[in-house]
Amino acid sequence: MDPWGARTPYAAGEQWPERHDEYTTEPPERWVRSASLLHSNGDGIDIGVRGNRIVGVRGRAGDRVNRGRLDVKDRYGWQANARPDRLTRPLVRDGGELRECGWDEAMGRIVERSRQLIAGPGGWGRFGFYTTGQLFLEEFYTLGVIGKAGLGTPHMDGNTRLCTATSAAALKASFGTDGQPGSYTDVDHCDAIALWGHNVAETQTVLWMRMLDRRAGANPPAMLAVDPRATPVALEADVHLPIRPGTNLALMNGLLRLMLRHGWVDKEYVSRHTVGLEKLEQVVDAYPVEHVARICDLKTAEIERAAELLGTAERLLSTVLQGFYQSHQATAAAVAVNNLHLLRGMLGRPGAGVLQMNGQPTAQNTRETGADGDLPGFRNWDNPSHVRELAELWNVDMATIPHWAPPTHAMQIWRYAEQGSIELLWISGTNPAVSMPDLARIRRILARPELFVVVQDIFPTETSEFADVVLPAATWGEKTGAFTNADRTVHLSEKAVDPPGEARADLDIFLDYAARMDFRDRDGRPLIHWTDPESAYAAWQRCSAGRPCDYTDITYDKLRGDSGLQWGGERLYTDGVFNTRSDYCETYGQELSTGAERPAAEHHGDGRAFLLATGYSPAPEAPSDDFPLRLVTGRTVTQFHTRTKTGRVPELDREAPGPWIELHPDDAAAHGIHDGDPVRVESARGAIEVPARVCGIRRGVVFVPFHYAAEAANELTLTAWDPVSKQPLFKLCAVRVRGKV
Ligand SMILES: Nc1nc2c(c(=O)[nH]1)N[C@H]1C(S)=C(S)[C@@H](COP(=O)(O)OP(=O)(O)OC[C@H]3O[C@@H](n4cnc5c(=O)[nH]c(N)nc54)[C@H](O)[C@@H]3O)O[C@H]1N2
Ligand SMILES: Nc1nc2c(c(=O)[nH]1)N[C@H]1C(S)=C(S)[C@@H](COP(=O)(O)OP(=O)(O)OC[C@H]3O[C@@H](n4cnc5c(=O)[nH]c(N)nc54)[C@H](O)[C@@H]3O)O[C@H]1N2
Ligand SMILES: [Mo]
Repeated sequence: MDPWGARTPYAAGEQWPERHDEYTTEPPERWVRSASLLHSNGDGIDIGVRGNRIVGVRGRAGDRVNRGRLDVKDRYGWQANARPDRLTRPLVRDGGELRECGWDEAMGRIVERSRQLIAGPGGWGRFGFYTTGQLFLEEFYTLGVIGKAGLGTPHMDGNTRLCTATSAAALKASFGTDGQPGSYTDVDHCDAIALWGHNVAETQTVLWMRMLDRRAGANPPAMLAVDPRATPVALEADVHLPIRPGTNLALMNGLLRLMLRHGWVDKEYVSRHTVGLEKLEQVVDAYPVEHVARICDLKTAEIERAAELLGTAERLLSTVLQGFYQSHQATAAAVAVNNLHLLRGMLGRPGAGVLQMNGQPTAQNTRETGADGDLPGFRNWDNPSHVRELAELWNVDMATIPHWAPPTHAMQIWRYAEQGSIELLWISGTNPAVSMPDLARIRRILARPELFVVVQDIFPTETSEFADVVLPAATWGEKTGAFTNADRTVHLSEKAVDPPGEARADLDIFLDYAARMDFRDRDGRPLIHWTDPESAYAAWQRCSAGRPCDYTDITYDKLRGDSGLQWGGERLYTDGVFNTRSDYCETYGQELSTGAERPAAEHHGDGRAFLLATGYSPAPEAPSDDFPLRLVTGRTVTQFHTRTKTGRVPELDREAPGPWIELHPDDAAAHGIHDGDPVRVESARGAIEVPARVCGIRRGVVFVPFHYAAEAANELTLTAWDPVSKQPLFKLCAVRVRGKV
């Protein structure tokens, strides 16, 4: 299977040519507007419909994101919607067994338990919500209001904590608020692309097509890849740094030092638009290239070549993803990429941009609307006037809205559930029994009899097996809503067909809960006064007004045009004025090495960006005699996450039906392992058995894809997270391997 298709080369400054991708199993009677769902690229897609069935998809040629192209998972993945094992009725647990029931009974149980908890000691503190980056904007906003103004609990987060919490944290730290500075059109203009821990070829295939098309045209951009594996991106790049896992920050500090030493600095930009240069210079001065080469196990010449590529580019585009976000010192390393762009004045003009990428299709909305615990509209929990704005908008007491401490992050929510202070855990659109680190622990928590577990999903999953109530959801193609991609492009996805059986849109489930709980505002009116996607969207538009992610002008009507629309315009910060003003910013900042929150009094933001730096420290779980290898985990092009969709579609499943382990030939030989042999992989927490793939990975490093529930990579991973973003370290644990005797 060729996931990238035919090249349509183009030169710098030209518009990316259209390509008309389409896949149908029967001729559609009509096409319904939507966008891609199995990654964060936000490709404009039409759903082909016949009767009440989805029969195919096509890329929308007029869309700014994909210009007609389809990702391979989108091409086939829709077929999962119609699989016969969809959840079609609610389930409740009786006498240890799950049995089917009606909505009244299922919701009744949740409401009864909720009321008991509210009346008892602990109140709102007993509730935890663990949601996703895959529902729609309207659903997240509604859930956020239920949590913050209905129940008043700070214990709400998304699996976005596992995914792009570091993107948000790095953007807030450098620029004042979340929100992507760059644009995909920067690919059309740049003369260099740096991919920091981002296997874009396999994870945002359409964005990669755009990069490859520039590389195939006149004046192609140079390319740098930083990844311990020989990924398709690394093979294409002009410079590949096969970095030792967990040492990104040391590399970044070394590269920043080289920018300063060589004078690859836009002095005017730095002095007008940034603060913190002196401290940055002090920190990075301790990273001469020989020192960095030792820490990262790279050659000095390679690092110098990378620095030259970065330092001499006139239009530099960077993308950052999980090789940074899920590794050691995640936020500090991602912030260092922002520093690089600030030093070089590489922001806010065509071709000069940073994409602190997202992963899930709607992760941006989880963060914007507050379903990740943050206050909606990128408001600052520590700024009383931001909290007051929300109290007025929702017409509730300021004291109801949790703002006495930062919101509870997902890893802490799970810890509270483990310790017993959280007694109701409502899981929507995520499958933690496969995707969380250290699965033996997660199963223990989910199995605690005191914990009331609600699972809202479209299929039975490894997680729903532990549920007390299972709620069957409608999904993409069966419900209407908006969502926003990694470069701030908003799309509308409209209902194409009816959901199976009694399955309901997630929005309707949350609205039903709010109605049954009878949440009221200060004047006794219903707190949640919207009733459908469009009225929910209108409520969100009001909430976002005046904030960086202002949706006021992006109406459903306008979203029905040819292309998705970006909030904030094509690029942010075109005038070099950042969102750091103390009365406007989303955070007063955190200390980069410890995560300690800075008090308001110490924040002096005035529209200039912050250059923030800290030193490298070794990662927590270093290889030892017992566990001598470093395990990194990640993705493969045809599978999505825990495979509830891609595993049910033959065209995708057969491409990668089971897990494997990638080993360097020397490591394989040292253990007497040949390609295809079964390998037992053990960490301090668990063990799996998977076949070997001997290939181009760093010596001493092994890779296992995390998609598979059986022999899951997360049996091995550890519970540890970045101190600033609280994102878990999925890409770093010590293991040993054994060939079968
Ligand atoms: N096919 C497919 N596409 C997807 C998804 C999917 O499941 N399948 N999921 C979507 C989601 S939610 C996300 S978050 C994105 C993730 O997209 P990516 O971040 O591109 O994917 P990963 O494979 O998790 O990790 C990227 C790379 O990080 C490298 N890496 C590991 N450790 C280090 C390190 O210490 N330093 C550096 N520099 N690199 C390191 C790995 O070798 C890996 O190649 O993909 C999205 N797109
Ligand atoms: N070891 C390791 N672990 C990782 C990662 C890694 O790189 N390595 N990556 C992490 C990252 S970046 C991510 S994003 C997570 C992903 O991890 P998860 O979010 O747990 O994975 P998914 O399989 O996407 O789970 C989504 C669930 O939502 C259901 N669903 C789909 N559509 C709908 C809908 O419309 N409504 C509802 N209610 N449910 C729906 C699906 O059936 C599925 O069960 O995994 C993380 N875990
Ligand atoms: Mo993700």
